[in-house]
Amino acid sequence: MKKTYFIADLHLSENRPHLTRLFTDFMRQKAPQAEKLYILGDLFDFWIGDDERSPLIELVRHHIRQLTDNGIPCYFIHGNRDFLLGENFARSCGLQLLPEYQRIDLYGTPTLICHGDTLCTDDRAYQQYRRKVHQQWRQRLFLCLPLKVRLKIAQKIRAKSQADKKQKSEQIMDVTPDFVLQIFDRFHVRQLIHGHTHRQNIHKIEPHFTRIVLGDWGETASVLEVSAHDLHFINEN
Ligand code: LP5
Ligand code: MN
Repeated sequence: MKKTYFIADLHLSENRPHLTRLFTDFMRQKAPQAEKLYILGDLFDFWIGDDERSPLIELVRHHIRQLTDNGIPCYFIHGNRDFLLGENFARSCGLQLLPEYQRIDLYGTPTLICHGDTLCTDDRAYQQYRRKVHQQWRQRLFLCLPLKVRLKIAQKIRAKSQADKKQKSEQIMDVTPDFVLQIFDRFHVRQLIHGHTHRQNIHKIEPHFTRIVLGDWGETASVLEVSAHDLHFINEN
């Protein structure tokens, strides 16, 4: 039976080899059974430019390349950690970059997909920061800096973000319900799939909307498997 997989928030890094193992297992065993794979952001813990080289990046590139070479399209929406992942990396492994909101036909159900950070509109400090780092001139300038300097800046932002998050309530860091309703309306869909908040769940929103939240990867993977008849999570370790 045809199926489509959705994953997000793997936060792959050299420091967490267990996650890399979960990812490579998934790419070897599960992903080849799919007709499409959607990666909805934060595949990497952070991304500071397509010119960075590391064994982890090469491994990920290799696994995506294998999939796309076998005729399985692989799509990517940027997360808040890897919004700088660019066309060079994408081209090198056949990954197709999508805009921040993408409407797809999921076995007859119009569905909107996104990373999820843009849905957390009550997190004003984050949204303000996001607008800044998404400015093209800032990104161009950042990408001109030596890799070592970029790494230092990324670590500074991570540290500041971690400190700030301690002061934020769980509610502020979740999606804003009213905004989600506006999004259903704006894109004429009744189904939304996103990651970012890490709270794997399928929310039925009255009267007829569904919001599916992908989980982050940790002890186990979090994979959403969708076919024409079924939709469920797989959490393998
Ligand atoms: O990532 P997560 O889930 O822990 O937290 C997010 C929000 N934080 C972020 C920041 C990322 O973690 C760090 C990404 C590194 C990117 C590297 C490339 C940098 C390129 C720059 C190009 C111009 O996204 C967090 C949310 C949380 O999700 C829940 O939604 O709350 O947001 C914050 O915590 C943001 C803070 O509130 C504001 C941060 C201001 C940072 C200012 C940096 C100052 C240092 C500059 C040094 C030169
Ligand atoms: Mn995220």
